[in-house]
Amino acid sequence: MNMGFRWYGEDDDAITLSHIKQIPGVSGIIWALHNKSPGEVWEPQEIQVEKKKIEQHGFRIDVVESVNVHEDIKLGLDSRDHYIANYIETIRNLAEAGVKVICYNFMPVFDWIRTELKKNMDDGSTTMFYEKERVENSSPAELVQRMTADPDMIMSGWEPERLKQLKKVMEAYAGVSKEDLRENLRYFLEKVLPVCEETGVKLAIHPDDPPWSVFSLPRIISTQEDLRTFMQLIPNEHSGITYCTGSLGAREDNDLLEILDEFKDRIYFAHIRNIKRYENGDFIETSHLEKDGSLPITEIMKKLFEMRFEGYIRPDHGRLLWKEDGRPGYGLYDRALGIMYLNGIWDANEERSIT
Ligand SMILES: [Mn+2]
Repeated sequence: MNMGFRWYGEDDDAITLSHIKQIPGVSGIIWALHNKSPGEVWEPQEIQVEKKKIEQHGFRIDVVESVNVHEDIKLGLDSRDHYIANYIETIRNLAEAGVKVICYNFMPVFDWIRTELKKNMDDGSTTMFYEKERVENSSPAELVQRMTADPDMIMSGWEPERLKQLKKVMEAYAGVSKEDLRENLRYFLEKVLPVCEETGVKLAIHPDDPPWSVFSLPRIISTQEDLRTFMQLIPNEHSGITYCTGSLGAREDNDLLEILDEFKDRIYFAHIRNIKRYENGDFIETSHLEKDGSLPITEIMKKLFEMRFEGYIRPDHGRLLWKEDGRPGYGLYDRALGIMYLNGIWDANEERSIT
């Protein structure tokens, strides 16, 4: 496995590459041009600037998370061809710079959703929390207001430009079914995958977070069955999955080990984190430690080890610890602890397989 650490760039992240360098076992930075709106071309010179910074610290730039898909592509509007052409140009430019895997998602309007970004825990840490009933009783606008209450904290997927359009975009989705959305995904993949084949880049779709419909919007990457349908849309080895345990694991009926077994050949990127599920559908993000949450983290790592997982992996969200004033989910300390936990499980398996 190739361990990576997600970084928001010099202007948007309080964590520096020098800090990340001190975490044992990290070989790559999971990066993106965070100033880009969905649909814009990532120009070669902009990519080079970022690449140079990252490589100067001895990190690889193999994985980009994410190149976001323009809403018009998800909606299947006529204007989509223009944005798909731009997406293709971005793939070419990233491939030219040495990028191997691009993470993306196909969630309408909302990227990931939480009801609290900094919930206070008894131990003094803060973490992200999803209260199902609160989402069900909120309007999209109320939820967005809560997610963006801090003007200095622009959350990935919640860029102000995008949110200004909220009402319009919500209306545009009225009448868009799951089948329509799948068809639009197929259309997109049909156009971009030939370029992936040509350049060697792999696409890794991120599952829905949370893995169920919100505000009646269609969602199509929520379950094992969804993943199977996705795989059959266009069978092509350049189209794969980001195996995100925290996203898929918010549903009790998603068996993370079975999913790993079924799609192991097409998992190009893994996000490993733990969450604690509650009976009423709420969930809270915990430390990576297995007993803190509901997910079988040690079994997942063991399985990745046994299948000789050679893809990219990163700790996913962490809590904010030790009075750290960071981006919710993306502080330094808890993700560093997470990396050491994941590496520890991996190494323990290595020991066993030697003796
Ligand atoms: Mn994830």
